[in-house]
Amino acid sequence: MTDTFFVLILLASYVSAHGFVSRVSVNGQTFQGNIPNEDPTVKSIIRQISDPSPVKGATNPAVNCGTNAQLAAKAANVQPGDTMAFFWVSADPTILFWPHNTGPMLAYLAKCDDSDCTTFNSSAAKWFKIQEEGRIPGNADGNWTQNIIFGAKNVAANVTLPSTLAPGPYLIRHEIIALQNAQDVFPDPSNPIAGAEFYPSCSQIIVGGNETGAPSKNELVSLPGAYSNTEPGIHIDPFDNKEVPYPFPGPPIAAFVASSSGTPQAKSSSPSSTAASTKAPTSSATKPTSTGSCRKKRSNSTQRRSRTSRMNTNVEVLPQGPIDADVARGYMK
Ligand SMILES: *[C@@H]1O[C@H](CO)[C@@H](O)[C@H](O)[C@H]1NC(C)=O
Ligand SMILES: *[C@@H]1O[C@H](CO)[C@@H](O)[C@H](O)[C@H]1NC(C)=O
Ligand SMILES: *[C@@H]1O[C@H](CO)[C@@H](O)[C@H](O)[C@H]1NC(C)=O
Ligand SMILES: *[C@@H]1O[C@H](CO)[C@@H](O)[C@H](O)[C@H]1NC(C)=O
Ligand SMILES: [Cu+2]
Repeated sequence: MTDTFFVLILLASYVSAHGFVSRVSVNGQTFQGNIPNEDPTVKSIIRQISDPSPVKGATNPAVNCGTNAQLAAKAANVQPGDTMAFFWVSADPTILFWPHNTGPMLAYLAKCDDSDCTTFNSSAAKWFKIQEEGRIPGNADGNWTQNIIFGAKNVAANVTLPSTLAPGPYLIRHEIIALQNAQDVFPDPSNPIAGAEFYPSCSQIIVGGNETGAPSKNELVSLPGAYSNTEPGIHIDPFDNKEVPYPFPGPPIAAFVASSSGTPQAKSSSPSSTAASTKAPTSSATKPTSTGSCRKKRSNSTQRRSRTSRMNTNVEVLPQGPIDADVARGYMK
């Protein structure tokens, strides 16, 4: 009884927790973000959102860069081939870690129309995909790469910029799609938690070098626009499709990215164009626990599963090494 009560309290706090990108690191620099809906305390490269709750609905305008995303004051100087680390945290001050572990992580770029993205309105941006991560290849439990950042402090989601990326100002959009309730049809007024949860986050970068890699026009998409509520990677039972390659939503990774040398960008074997059935048969013997999901209860009766880059001289740079919890959360004033 007491245990049950505790679990309910814990899950209730997860419901309101959700999360956001608290900071981004690249080349030994850390760029602090701002807490959603609080007065900005640092000039950041990360576009501040007003609400850490998930964006619901594939055609919601907030799929673009998050709810009420604001222009950010700075841009990070990076180079082609750099790896950027995105630190997702819970919005609940008592829970530092990212609270979800089910669903893909994706990364997109869009060229800004100004010199440093600080005035670029992304609502009409044309995005191309540079990375997508689904389940950890070969993982016995079918765990997702997202599970690596779940429940762990200071473990980042990493995005490697294409090694042939042409220079210029870009928005980089890192996105987690939490699928723990994605088997239920969205929208459902009787079940507000039904459907995929979108967590997009946009940061401003200026890519240096003199490479020439760029997407072709037909690889550019709008967001929202590239996703639908009914496609197989969005309306999916993520616990019942372990053997099936995950059908990533959105466009395929831009061809010039795949031909870039260096580490593979896609860590899952599934081509984006392959649509797997959401009804794929499976053994239901090993259901993962619902650790870390935001759901509190299911509305239906089924009991299932429940290199070195130049720096802007005036960019906030935090010390490296183990990072204090408050700094990680973005509470350092
Ligand atoms: C971008 O343009 C849209 C549509 O006009 C507007 O709603 C939004 O507030 C603008 N965003 C920013 C950050 O100015
Ligand atoms: C899968 O994730 C769960 C929850 O984080 C963890 O306990 C388990 O060890 C993972 N399994 C594998 C094979 O990595
Ligand atoms: C990101 O890179 C760091 C450093 O190499 C690594 O510890 C971490 O596990 C990576 N994150 C993921 C999700 O693989
Ligand atoms: C290309 O850019 C790199 C890095 O900025 C620089 O070291 C190199 O000299 C440049 N090459 C040419 C041909 O401009
Ligand atoms: Cu959540």
